[in-house]
Amino acid sequence: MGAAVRARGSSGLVLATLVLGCGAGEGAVFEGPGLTVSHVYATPPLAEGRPGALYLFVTSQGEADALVELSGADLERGELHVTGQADGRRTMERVDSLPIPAAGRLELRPGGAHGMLFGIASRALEAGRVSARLRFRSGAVVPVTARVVSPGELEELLGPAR
Ligand SMILES: [Cu+2]
Repeated sequence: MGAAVRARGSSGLVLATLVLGCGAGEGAVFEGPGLTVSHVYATPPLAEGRPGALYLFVTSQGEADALVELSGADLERGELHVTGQADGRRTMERVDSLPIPAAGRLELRPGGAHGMLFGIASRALEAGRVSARLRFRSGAVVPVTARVVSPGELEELLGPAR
């Protein structure tokens, strides 16, 4: 089962293939030019007015690239974050880009790099799916749909936080 979606590349419109399994989440693979995005999950805000988080894997089949922007119709705004340590406490820092090595993989996972989802639309949370848009340094734009999961479920899906 597959459906075609359009992704805008630096050289104009390119066609990306969106392959959906039985639902958004573990079965979903989103492809842009030279890139494959998989394992797309979101965790809901812990309290009202707080951000949720986005986790996913991006694999480059070719050249090095970088994830430079996170946005989406279901969001007020998205940010790219890395996790660090300061005085024995876990801290988060906003970054402009997250590098993807050539023929390698960027993993957004608990305890590491992640997306922050500010102002998630309540209808998206209720539906259990958050639509977002990833923009890469190469110019590729890949729309994704994250399945909303609990932190415990996320750990089962992606492995424990590092
Ligand atoms: Cu964060």
